[in-house]
Amino acid sequence: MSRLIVISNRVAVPKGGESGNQGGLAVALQAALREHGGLWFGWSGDTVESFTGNIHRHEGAGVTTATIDLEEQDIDEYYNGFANRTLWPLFHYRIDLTEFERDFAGGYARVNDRFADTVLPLVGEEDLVWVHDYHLIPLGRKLRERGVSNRIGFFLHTPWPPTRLLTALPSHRQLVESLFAYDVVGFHTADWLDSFHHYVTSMMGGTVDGETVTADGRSIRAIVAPIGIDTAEYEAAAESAEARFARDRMHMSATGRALVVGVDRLDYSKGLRERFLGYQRFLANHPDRRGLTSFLQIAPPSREKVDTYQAIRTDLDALSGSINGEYADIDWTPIRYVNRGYPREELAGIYRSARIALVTPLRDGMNLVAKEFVAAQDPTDPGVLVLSVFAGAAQQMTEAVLVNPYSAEEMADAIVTALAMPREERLRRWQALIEGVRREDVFWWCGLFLDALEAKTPELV
Ligand code: GDG
Repeated sequence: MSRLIVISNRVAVPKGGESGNQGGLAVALQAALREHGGLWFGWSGDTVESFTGNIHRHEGAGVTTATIDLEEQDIDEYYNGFANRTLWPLFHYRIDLTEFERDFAGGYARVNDRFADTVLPLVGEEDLVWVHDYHLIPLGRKLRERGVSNRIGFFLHTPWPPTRLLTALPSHRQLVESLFAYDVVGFHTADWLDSFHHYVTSMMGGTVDGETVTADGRSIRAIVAPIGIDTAEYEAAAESAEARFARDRMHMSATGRALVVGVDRLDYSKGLRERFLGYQRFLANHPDRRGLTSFLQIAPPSREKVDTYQAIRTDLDALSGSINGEYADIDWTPIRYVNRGYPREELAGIYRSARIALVTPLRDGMNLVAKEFVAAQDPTDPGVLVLSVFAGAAQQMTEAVLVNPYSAEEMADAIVTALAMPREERLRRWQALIEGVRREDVFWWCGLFLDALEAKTPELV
């Protein structure tokens, strides 16, 4: 079996035992690394005065990680710049928030070069290389330029934007061309893959034949591989003592009220403002139901160095405050809005305590919270998932109550529908959802991608 080299912006260093308290992606990649051998390479999270290319190796729980430090300027231009001020908003259809700075593009190219230079000596002849996400799109090409002829795959965790949006990026052609250095390129959904096909056929004169996409004399395999969660582990987490404790805390804090919950990184793509407005509309339209629900939004801050993320925080502080000011009573707070994270077990308990989850991003590659909520439910009395049609997850999770998050009315109606939903219907929907979440878990996803990567390359044309 070939060794595996996983490359991503950040690396999850295994903590002690099997899974520690890590996300499903980290757990699945570590499992694949244990099986194949190899290593996980990326940025350490630390900065240095001047780039050295020194590699910090770490061995633990059967997994080797190798990390490098970057310069402050790299982080400004590559991470906070091109990745999170240019590509992230553009890939989430937010051209209004997209910043086009030449320095960012320069920093992006420089850091991808630095990744390529430092990982190069670590790549053995037969190794499979798996590059992750929008931070590192050009890396495959940079490795090819350095003579790497191994099989290299790329997986995009975000949406792939429509051609008409993508072409606003001055270097769009170069960015897409660099994907043709990979053997396999994976997307979460058929929608994102369709947009990619559209660009290739309309802008590059390329062709699509099944999974084979050809342009500029090079064929790659472009596949749909929807990511899942570590479902068995999540179901167990929801039964843990910590989960039970969190569930009891939730119930005690809202006796007799139906709990509504949202859990998201504080990010404009997650549709928090629209969700708050939808809940406000629900309160406005249904005076009889005020006081009978309690909405908890957990939103740990992220990317705080990027201005838009500071702005969204200020905006949501004001909006939650004004909704509470308008509707709260002496013994009832309509929205509890919490800017901190909780350990996974506690989160699983919070999910289980809830009658409704609002997972309503404006645009999301997949969205794992939707799957975690389903996995955490009590199989005899499950809650209802209200899911945005614009989350990649909606393409698999069709038994959720699907909503258009831009419509406050639809969101308000969905809350009413979910609150009134008879147990039988909740059970039926949940049964269908959990079967999918169990079947297509994160290990299935990892296997799907690696099988494609290990398979023979479509003939070069
Ligand atoms: C990107 C794509 C795609 C959140 N708060 C807490 C906490 N979380 C965890 C959730 C979940 C994860 O963070 C968030 O995953 P998402 O999928 O919702 O979103 P992104 O971070 O934007 O991830 C996305 C994903 O990559 C995978 O491909 O699905 O579309 O944007 O696991 O539970 N975890 C803990 N405490 C918190 O307070 N422990």
